[in-house]
Amino acid sequence: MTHVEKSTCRSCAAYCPVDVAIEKGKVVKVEGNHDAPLYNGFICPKGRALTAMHNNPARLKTHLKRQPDGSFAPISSAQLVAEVSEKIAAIIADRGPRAVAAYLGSPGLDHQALGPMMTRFMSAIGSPNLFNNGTIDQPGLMIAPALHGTWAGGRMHPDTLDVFMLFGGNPVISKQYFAQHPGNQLKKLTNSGMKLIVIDPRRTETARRAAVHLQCIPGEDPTIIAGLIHLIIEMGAVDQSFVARNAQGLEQLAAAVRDFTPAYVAERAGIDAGSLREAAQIIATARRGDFGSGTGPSMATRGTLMAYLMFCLQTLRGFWAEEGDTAVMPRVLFPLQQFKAQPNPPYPGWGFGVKMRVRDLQQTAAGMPTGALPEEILMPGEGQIKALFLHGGAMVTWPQEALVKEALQALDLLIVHDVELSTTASMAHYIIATKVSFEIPVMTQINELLSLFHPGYGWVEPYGAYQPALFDPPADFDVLEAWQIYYRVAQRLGLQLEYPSFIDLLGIAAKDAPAESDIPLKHRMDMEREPSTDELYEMMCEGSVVPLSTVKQYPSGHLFDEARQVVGPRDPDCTARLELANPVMLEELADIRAEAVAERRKTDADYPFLFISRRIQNSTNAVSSTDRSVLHKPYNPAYMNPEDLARLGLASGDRVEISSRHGSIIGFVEAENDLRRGVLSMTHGFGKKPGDDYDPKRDGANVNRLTSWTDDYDRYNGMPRMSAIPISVKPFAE
Ligand SMILES: Nc1nc2c(c(=O)[nH]1)N[C@H]1C(S)=C(S)[C@@H](COP(=O)(O)OP(=O)(O)OC[C@H]3O[C@@H](n4cnc5c(=O)[nH]c(N)nc54)[C@H](O)[C@@H]3O)O[C@H]1N2
Ligand SMILES: Nc1nc2c(c(=O)[nH]1)N[C@H]1C(S)=C(S)[C@@H](COP(=O)(O)OP(=O)(O)OC[C@H]3O[C@@H](n4cnc5c(=O)[nH]c(N)nc54)[C@H](O)[C@@H]3O)O[C@H]1N2
Ligand code: SF4
Ligand SMILES: [Mo]
Repeated sequence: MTHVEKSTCRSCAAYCPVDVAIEKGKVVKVEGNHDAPLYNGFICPKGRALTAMHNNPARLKTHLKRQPDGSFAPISSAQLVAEVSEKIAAIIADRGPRAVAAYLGSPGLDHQALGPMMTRFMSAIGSPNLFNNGTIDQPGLMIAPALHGTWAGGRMHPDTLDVFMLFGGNPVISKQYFAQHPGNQLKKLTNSGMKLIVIDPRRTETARRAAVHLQCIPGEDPTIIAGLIHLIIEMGAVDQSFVARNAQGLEQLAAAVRDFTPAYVAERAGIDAGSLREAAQIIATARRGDFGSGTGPSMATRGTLMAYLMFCLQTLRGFWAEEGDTAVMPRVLFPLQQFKAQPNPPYPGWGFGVKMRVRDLQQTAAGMPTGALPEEILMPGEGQIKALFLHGGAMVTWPQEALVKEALQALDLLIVHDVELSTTASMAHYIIATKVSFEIPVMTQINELLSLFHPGYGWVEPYGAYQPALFDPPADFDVLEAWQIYYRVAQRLGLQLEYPSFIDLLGIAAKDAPAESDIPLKHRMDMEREPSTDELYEMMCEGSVVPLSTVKQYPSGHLFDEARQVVGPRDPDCTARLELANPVMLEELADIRAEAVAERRKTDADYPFLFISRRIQNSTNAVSSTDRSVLHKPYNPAYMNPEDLARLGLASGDRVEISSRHGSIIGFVEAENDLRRGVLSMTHGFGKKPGDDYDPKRDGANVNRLTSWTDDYDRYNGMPRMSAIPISVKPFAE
């Protein structure tokens, strides 16, 4: 007999609701849940592939311990916890707590209790070295709000927009922005009059819906935004009353963009000046608008400046929610946030917290710089990192694979969580076998959390969902949930952990919560009796607008009207202002205007092409890198414009050697008409271990052999050049 249970796909942050058909305790089919609001039953191929992923024959059944000869042998949970505890204690005793580091990547989407527990564990041992993927992703979107200030009323509701402008993102594939069935949402919005402006070297699935598509040379986003600001000022389209009340620095900003004339910008960014003017015209005449950016421009260096200028342009047009507007992304599983039509002042983007020993990198508003981590492991001396808890696909997702390998090998203790023996897991001293999605309860809080840092995540409407774990792992498995190692090691070391409540972790409730609320601010975890994941979720949702117990009553998810908020009036005594002229940002902009473009871009006769990042529907980052067969397309083609291919005497399916100044990979090319000439576009997250033979058409290739941590890195957050990388492309002689 088959029965159907409700759950949620966690293979990307879209969190699509699914119907899971189960037969004899096994997943037999996964489909979209048509009863769920907002999604229209949508799922992508990775959602359907959950069936195969749950029945993955390569799945780790037990934890593994590296043996002296390099092979792996099973180890029980109890023994694992005992050995890891002993080693961590010894490292702390010998080298101090900073020697212990942790990295949290996308597996946090599956394991929601992981982030809070890891954070508590790291503070209990006294180590600041907690890194995450934010600093190799879009850190600028977290730092720019600090430099510009934020709008306490939030963004304008998508249904009310005249224009949405997107720099280097592709929601139809990535589901970053318009995450619930993005194709459908964009179609509806553009059909009902919203004009879409897309800036991307590729005519993406999203760009096809655009009123204006600026098919730019990669890495020129700050130039283009400066050009748009120039035009908006020149056209007299600055919302003067909004700016007068809410911002400062217009004159300096105007001076800084004066020389970014349409002719200059068009020439430099390889776009048509008329199209740039057309985009400016749409923005100038729109009454309501919103802007977003994705990974492309962030990775093409200067991501902070790009995001900063984007916020400035948004402020110049007054494109922030007005008093009386329906607030977007109201809290559901977090404590109440009051929306007000007023600015929150800027706050430090860097210059606080922890300084790294390498390259003057430091903690920023985007967290600790992952760009410093490999060197911090390799550099001897006080403060050297000796142990690392790793949740992610570092060997293929971190830049400069060779240095990552060297660093991981240099550790005294590398603990990698995984569901299979991936390229990254195979580097570890201990591999912790973890539960897979449907063995873990799921709730929507994590995306609400992400929306606090990135406007492209979460739900515009007050959506909430929770579903319980559907299965226990098979009886012969000995696996853990990702948070458990932190609790159990703390327990063995006699450490007291704090409660994983977000009220404390983010300090979000304290100022916004109604005065009468008596939310207790400090809690001690019970270190005798291990909580269940569900109990942890209760703790994490403490003080939420909608109690988790209420959300649990709706297995298909629900829009909670009681959570809806309206943007309130400005406080009479509000004097905060949004900053249009952050000196560091304007200085960087001046550098751009002064620099020799070719020198900066670094293309020349030897490296004539630009390599750019992109996502494909069939894979999320490093997920399932050893057994991608479940996803039908186990490789990452090297997409190029057919004219470029012809010029190089290549045809689709040919093997090529792709080289940057840092390394080479073998790829195979596929013609893509939609790509700008002179660029090659390829997805990360693929590839085998260095030294292993690979067939690009079977295994894919690791594009992070082309990157380097020290290539044009952001001077504060350390993010290196990961898109717009100069490369050569040559036929590969077998
Ligand atoms: N060149 C280049 N590099 C990039 C990017 C790029 O565009 N270009 N993108 C960057 C971005 S935006 C990000 S967010 C990072 C993401 O990179 P990471 O932060 O490393 O995260 P993932 O690759 O998503 O991590 C998934 C992997 O973690 C392991 N894993 C650990 N625990 C679990 C678990 O409990 N369950 C499962 N299923 N797997 C687990 C599995 O091996 C899985 O493949 O990559 C970055 N790297
Ligand atoms: N299917 C799928 N979905 C995912 C992921 C995945 O791996 N697969 N990863 C998830 C993660 S971790 C993230 S962070 C999000 C990312 O979400 P997005 O940022 O929307 O991801 P991409 O689809 O890579 O879009 C980046 C776009 O930038 C363009 N681009 C590259 N260089 C430049 C440049 O210099 N300037 C401009 N303007 N554009 C440029 C590329 O052509 C590409 O279309 O997606 C998430 N969703
Ligand atoms: S878009 Fe695909 S991978 Fe992402 S949550 Fe939905 S079904 Fe899963
Ligand atoms: Mo990401």
